[in-house]
Amino acid sequence: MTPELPRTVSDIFDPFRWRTVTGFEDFTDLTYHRQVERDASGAVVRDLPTVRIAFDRPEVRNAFRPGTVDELYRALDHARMTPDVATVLLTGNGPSPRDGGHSFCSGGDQRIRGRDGYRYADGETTETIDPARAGRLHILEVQRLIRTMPKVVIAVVNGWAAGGGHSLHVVADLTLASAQHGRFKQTDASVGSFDAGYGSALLARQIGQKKAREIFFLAREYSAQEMVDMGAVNEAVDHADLETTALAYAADIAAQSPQAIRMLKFAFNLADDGLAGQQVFAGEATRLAYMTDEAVEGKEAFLEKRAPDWSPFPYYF
Ligand code: S0N
Repeated sequence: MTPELPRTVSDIFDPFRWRTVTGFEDFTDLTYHRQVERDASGAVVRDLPTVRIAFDRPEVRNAFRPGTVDELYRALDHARMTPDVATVLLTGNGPSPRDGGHSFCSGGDQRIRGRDGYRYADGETTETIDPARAGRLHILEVQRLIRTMPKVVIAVVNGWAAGGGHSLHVVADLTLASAQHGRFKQTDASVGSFDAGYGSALLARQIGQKKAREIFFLAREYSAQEMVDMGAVNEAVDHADLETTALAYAADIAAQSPQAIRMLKFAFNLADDGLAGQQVFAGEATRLAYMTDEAVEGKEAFLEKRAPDWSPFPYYF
């Protein structure tokens, strides 16, 4: 019997490389796959250390509504807590069945944005909306999760990255883009929106103040190569090779020390994230310190109700 392969979700998705992650069958706006090795019959031999999380609303250029953001947070958090996952590929499915357009993500779904935020989300009304969800602009929580998760997140920009979708690529650790279909446009100000956090300020740290202000103030379109030239994108790749290249990046990341990767990620973030960045970096440092004989001595002295003996531990190495 031929093992079941996942359905094809994009023009560059190779079902042979992936399995659908179980436990997320209720997803409607996102797909979530784990990279696998299969034998010649197609049976899964083993899991590999990369996951693929993709917006699955290509008919609206992969715009996100509140339910999309809920699913994205759940998938990212699951990837965060899966010990043998090193890298997350964040991308968009497609192209659109309506017009063939390619998209990574076009930001917040403008059809359901209300005066109080995404108030009338997913068909809800004032009478039915859960007050805990009303008006929540919780894509910012997703941005913080990408920033603080101890894994490398690669934005694989297969088409339009616009508005809040542009900001997601900014906050990702690395960005790869389709040379033919990758297009970048910060439309926030065109629709009366503004990502005044990472989307703009971190972009300015990445490419400089003048270019970041140009991108936001003029809302012009940029190609993948123009973004590479600005330093906002790591590489523009032939569209057909985009996912293969992303997996090659992920394989290189998986060849490094996991601890070194997360300490480096948090070190890169530290200065820009202020005390919150220091807290994340310091949390990892404390976790490492707990593994030393010195910290064990402190804990055991407390439990044994005696004074700790610090004499074996030098003040200077
Ligand atoms: C992406 C663009 C440039 C693509 O243009 P193209 O190829 O000409 O396609 P269209 O014909 O325009 O689009 C095809 C169909 O898709 C629909 N559609 C596209 N984008 C959206 C969208 N964002 N929402 C709803 N529908 C969308 C089109 O309407 C069309 O459907 P039909 O044919 O039925 O009309 C172009 O599409 C474009 O400019 N899109 C809008 C981009 C945009 O302005 N996005 C919103 C920007 N703002 C945010 O994202 C803010 C949200 C956010 O991240 C945030 C940040 C900080 C704090 C809070 C938030 C938050 O709101 O959560």
